[in-house]
Amino acid sequence: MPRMTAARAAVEILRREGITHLFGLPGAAINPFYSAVRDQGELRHVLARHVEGASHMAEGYTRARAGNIGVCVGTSGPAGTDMITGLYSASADSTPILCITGQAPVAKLHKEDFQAVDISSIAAPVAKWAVTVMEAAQVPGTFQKAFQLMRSGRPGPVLIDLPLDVQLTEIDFDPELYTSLPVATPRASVAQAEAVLQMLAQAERPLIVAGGGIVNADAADLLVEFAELSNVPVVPTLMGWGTIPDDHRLMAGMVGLQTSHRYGNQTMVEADLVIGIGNRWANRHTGGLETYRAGRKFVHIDIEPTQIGRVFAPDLGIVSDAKAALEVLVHVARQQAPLDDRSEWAAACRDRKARMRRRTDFDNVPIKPQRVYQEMNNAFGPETRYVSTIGLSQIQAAQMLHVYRPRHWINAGQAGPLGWTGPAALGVAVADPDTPVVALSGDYDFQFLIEELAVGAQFNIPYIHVVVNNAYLGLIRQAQRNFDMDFCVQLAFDNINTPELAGYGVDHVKVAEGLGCKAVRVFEPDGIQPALDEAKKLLAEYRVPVIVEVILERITNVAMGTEIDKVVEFDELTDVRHPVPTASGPRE
Ligand SMILES: Cc1ncc(C[n+]2csc(CCOP(=O)(O)OP(=O)(O)O)c2C)c(N)n1
Ligand SMILES: [Mg+2]
Repeated sequence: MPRMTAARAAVEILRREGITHLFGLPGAAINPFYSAVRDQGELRHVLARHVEGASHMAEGYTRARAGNIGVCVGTSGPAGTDMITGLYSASADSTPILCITGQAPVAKLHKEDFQAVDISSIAAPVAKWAVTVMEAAQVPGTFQKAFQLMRSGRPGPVLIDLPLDVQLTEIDFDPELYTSLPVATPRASVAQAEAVLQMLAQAERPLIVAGGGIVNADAADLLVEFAELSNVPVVPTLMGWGTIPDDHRLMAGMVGLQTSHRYGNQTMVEADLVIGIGNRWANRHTGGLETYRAGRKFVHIDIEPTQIGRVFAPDLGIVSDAKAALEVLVHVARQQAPLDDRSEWAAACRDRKARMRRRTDFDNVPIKPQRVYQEMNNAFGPETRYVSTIGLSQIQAAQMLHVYRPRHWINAGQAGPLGWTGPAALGVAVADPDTPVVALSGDYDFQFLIEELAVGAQFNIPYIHVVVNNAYLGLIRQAQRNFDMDFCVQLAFDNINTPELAGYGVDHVKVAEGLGCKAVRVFEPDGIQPALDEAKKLLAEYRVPVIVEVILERITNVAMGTEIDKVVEFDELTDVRHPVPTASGPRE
């Protein structure tokens, strides 16, 4: 039996589980693992500038492709605590990432040793499993089980904490004999699918709510097939956006308090049956449950049994992987074909989509943010992968951008940690270097973890980062209107080095250039398209992140509300058919 350090065994297992990249940074307590990575020689390492950045890179890497698992690595103590935010956002968004930390030697764990912190206890609430491995011989089994857990049921992150002496201990391990453990997938039965179709037959105005579980199950094609077979309109959630193309005749818009369409909310209000697949009835999707549920029946299909009934009791709950459920739904729908004619309802949803729009073609100076999303729709094709986190920027982008494919809107949906966008975009670009990646940040989101731009410059990880600068914590400023205040949310100051910024504070262009990236700044709406074109050229020439900073008007209130039928609009609407230059019409 080959003998090797437990750290080397861990590296061998990573390779056999399909891992090709690590995102991390070394420290004394994880050096044995790094030594094994160097000796083994096949894993590519991306050196983050902040360990939280490494954790979000791992998330982006996972989310770019079905089957990917991002791995982030750090030393003991503060490295692990820095990655807690990544574990939280990964678990909140059902994203498997593996977080590996170094630890003080086993015998020192109770002695307040240097940088010894009980990271597995700290991580436990935000991981599917968090474990400090106390016996070197358990290292292979721990990694084997970690991969099984990350892939089983509702996917999520795992933390493995490796004491220094455990990493260094030699064990008997033969990588050639290693096998992955089987992953159990719950599957809807034919009887369950027949029950759904029976409810469908009794409904007049049904909808499918398509959640991120469909993305995780890689089942977008099946979703579209089922929607087309049954002629039922689809409302993607923010996590499921892209599972049906925006211009598909059955894409009925998004529903919610913020990241939603006027037509999507109106369609939900009129529906009498909602079939949720791989979704979690997020509160910013549902708003008040009384409004959301009034007068309609619900089916909830989810892979995690305890998700059924968590937010409200559905009329029918089915525990199933989204792909397995859609397979059997398609099968039963084909057997029962032709299904009832739903063309009138589907046409009514399409009509709302054509009419109930928000205006984007403003030409104000300073620029209104709506215009930015119009220009982005014109500049970036359906192959673009968008990455964003939180803020007015993200909310309005979700209202106005167009997404046509699964995994092309990659967003920290539940946790929304500021700073996620940049490192996540780097992870996405590492996972899929051949597809254009466009990140979108507000100025504050951009300033968090801004140092990770240097990672993109050092390792030539090109992506375009659109920064919409209102010199405000815009979303919080808008929320503070309820308190009649504008307090501690202003990012504006006179930058003594850059007077042309006229009080907008941080010179993002200089910072980005200082970190080895390229950057352009725009003050006028007609400058946006040329700037995006210039960014594409710079990206092709230099293969580094390229920042496009758009100086916005400082105060824009963005459509949102507390109930899906009470979203407050602040800017002009266009209740006419063809006025919006980038309206995504139904695809015939
Ligand atoms: C770590 C963290 N702290 C605080 C918040 C709350 N928060 C949400 S959006 C936001 C302001 C974002 O400002 P910016 O990125 O400039 O976007 P804008 O809303 O101005 O478009 C804040 C502070 C958060 N999401 N994450
Ligand atoms: Mg801002």
